[in-house]
Amino acid sequence: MIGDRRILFSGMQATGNLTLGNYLGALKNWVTLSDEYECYYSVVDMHSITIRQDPAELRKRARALLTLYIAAGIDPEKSIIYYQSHVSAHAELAWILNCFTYMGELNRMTQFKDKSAKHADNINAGLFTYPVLMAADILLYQADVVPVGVDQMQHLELTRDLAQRFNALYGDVFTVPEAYIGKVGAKIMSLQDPSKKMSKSDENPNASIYLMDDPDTIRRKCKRAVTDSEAQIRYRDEQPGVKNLIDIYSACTGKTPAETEKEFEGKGYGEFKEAVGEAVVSVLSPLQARVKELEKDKEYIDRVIRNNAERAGATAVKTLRKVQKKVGFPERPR
Ligand code: ATP
Ligand code: LTN
Repeated sequence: MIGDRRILFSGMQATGNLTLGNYLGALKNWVTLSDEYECYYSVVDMHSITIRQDPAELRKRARALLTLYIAAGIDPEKSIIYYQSHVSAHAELAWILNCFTYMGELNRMTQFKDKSAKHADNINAGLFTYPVLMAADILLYQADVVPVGVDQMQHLELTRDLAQRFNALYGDVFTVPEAYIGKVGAKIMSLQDPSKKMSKSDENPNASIYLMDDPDTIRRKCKRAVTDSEAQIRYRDEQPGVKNLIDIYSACTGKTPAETEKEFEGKGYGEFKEAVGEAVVSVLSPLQARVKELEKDKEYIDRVIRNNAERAGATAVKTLRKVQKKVGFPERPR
């Protein structure tokens, strides 16, 4: 708690180009939540190097992601937007928590299994302890809530277990965080295979709408989206392609799926897909314009990076010092 406001922490990796799924499922909710909570939104660049990265590319993407947070409407004067690598307490707490995490717990993590299958030539220790660094991110700021996708629930459970384990040994040190799963746009599916989620690492570029796609590309991708031969615009599981387009349209226009169904009753897929394309363009075009505007103001972004890393660091170090004392590290002479 800060004053009467609860604390929220979340982060995103700067790997790949962000998709409409990332925006509707995460970023858009972050903006809304920032009115209600004391928010920390991190660009988790330390997590990114668990997979081999091109250094110049990583730096560029990290900055683009931080800029996007601001462009999406998160106010860096209120919320804290920062690079994880600029606050060294993350690494320090992660080390300590590593010593309280069992191999068996990490062995069960499905993301580790998936990622090591995908990158069989680089199954490094960082990939294995990735969830411990994530726990450190969250616990450093005594976060009450953590908005994440369902795929991250297992990591959040581990975070809670670690917090409780530590508290049981040393007294109340950490707040035990809760997951926050958004309702709107919770899972946007691939436009080419609606049984898969829309993902920034999809090999088929037509499967995902990227946040920086130009209007014609967006319209074309929507037009080519896989549907079915039912010829009716209904929100039901039997029509996953159509259902997904209804979700996208509803999330972009603020309408409910039922209202969208009604709006397009008796209309054809062609007309509907065009409307979906326009709805996406009307959300992404202003976002892209704000990104371009912000990119011009290098000093402003630099200032945000510097100030917010300081603000985050000041909070993080308080928790870290408490933890260091609890585990028995020598005091620092003043
Ligand atoms: P990758 O494809 O590389 O696994 P990703 O696109 O799934 O990446 P993450 O970095 O894992 O992206 O997720 C960032 C945030 O975006 C998370 O909160 C996640 O739940 C959300 N998110 C990702 N894809 C979708 C989607 N298709 N629909 C809704 N939310 C999504
Ligand atoms: N693992 C998350 C990103 C992430 C995160 C966090 C999310 C790293 N640290 C702390 C919430 C809280 C992902 O891949 N989406």
